[in-house]
Amino acid sequence: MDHETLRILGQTTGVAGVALGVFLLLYRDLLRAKIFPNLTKRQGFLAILLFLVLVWSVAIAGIVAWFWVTTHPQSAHHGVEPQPNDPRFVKHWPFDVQEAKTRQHNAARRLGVPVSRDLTLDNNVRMAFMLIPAGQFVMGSDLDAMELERRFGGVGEDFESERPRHRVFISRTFYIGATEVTREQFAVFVRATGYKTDAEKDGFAIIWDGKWSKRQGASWKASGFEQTDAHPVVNVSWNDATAFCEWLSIRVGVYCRLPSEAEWEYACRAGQDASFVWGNSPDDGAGWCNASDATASRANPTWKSFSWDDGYLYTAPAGSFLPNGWGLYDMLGNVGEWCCDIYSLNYYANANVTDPHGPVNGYRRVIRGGNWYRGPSLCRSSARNSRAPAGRSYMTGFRVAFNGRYEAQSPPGPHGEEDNLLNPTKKPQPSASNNDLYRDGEPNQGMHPGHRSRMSAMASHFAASG
Ligand SMILES: [Ca+2]
Ligand SMILES: [Ca+2]
Repeated sequence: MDHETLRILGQTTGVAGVALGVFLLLYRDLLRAKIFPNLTKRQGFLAILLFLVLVWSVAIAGIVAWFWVTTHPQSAHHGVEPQPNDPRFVKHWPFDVQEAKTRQHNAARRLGVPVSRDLTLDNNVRMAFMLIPAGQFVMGSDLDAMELERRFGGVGEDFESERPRHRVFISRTFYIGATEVTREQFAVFVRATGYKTDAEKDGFAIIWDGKWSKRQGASWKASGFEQTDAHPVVNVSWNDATAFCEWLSIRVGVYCRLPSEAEWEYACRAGQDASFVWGNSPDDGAGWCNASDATASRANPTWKSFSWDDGYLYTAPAGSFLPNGWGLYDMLGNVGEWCCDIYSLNYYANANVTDPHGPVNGYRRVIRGGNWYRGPSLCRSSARNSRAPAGRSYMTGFRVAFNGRYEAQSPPGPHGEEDNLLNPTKKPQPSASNNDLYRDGEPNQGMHPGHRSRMSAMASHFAASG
């Protein structure tokens, strides 16, 4: 029955039932004499009373139905076949921290892998990763651009790319860095390879000193402010971050890469539907992240800042603040994080439901999570940013992700939606076909050509060295 029919039926039954009931009540003696002339007065009265109860029960049901229909307006989508990317398809979303941990541990048990694991970069330096279970979530902002501007500042049109909200299925369990890549970890890569970053090759990086400007001599080693080895590396481009991942892949024998933008948001949210990891109020974020805060406001009164004080004007040592439900630190704030995807303003309207991986064509690459310079407008779970692949600034770093691959000797997980995760201490088996290796880090066909060719080269390397 549709809304309108139910409303008319409820209204008619309710009004008519009440009227009939009142009539029965008022003329009960007359009716009893006319309808039940052979019954005693008491029996006739009970019969009328029974009838009255019946009529008013129907009337009350009608009124309840009428009220329900009036207070539950018909969905705008009513009668329209829901599309695959409709957020209404996402069941069991959002979920709380306990559920996040349960899912994480269940996935680890099913796959026979640890929830957290370290990759060894060299004798003294390791990198910690957390397991992120395959699953569905709602990607993007529930608030429109103007509402985001009203609540969190910034310029509304900058937020239009966060819509429409849509359903995303991350089909493969993956590991992602528990923290941003640190200077110490990046230094191992540079020592091992002699790699020169884009900033070093060109002789400058980009800083903000009232306006965006080139700072000659700035690089990951000379960030422009004081950093220890424990701080996240900055002034690295997408090219540099990708080169690091390629080196690490060969170093540890498992395909390491930047996370896709969808993986990043799924990992950041850890089941939370809110604007921030800690909830919807910017003021509740104390202790959760290093962003533009009271410390920053004191130094730069014009900055748009959170109300709390995190104690850091620039970067904080990686992992200094509270982790999200999946044990990930600094997803919001500290440094912005490169994702592997090409950026497109309109991508969400046409994104794949399963493992979206950015548009095939484009130039700028996605950066996520806001950074130490940013306030509530950009340190949000759905906020998107982008920069040219050679772009580098003292606000941007990255974190690493890796999947596994299908092992020839062991079948996929029992749920058919997750890979067995490769033990990173084990080299790929020579028996694995090149194709298997190729698909190792390839979530879908929407990957841009540059990344695909790099992966193909990586697959060849593993095949040759296996
Ligand atoms: Ca700060
Ligand atoms: Ca971050």
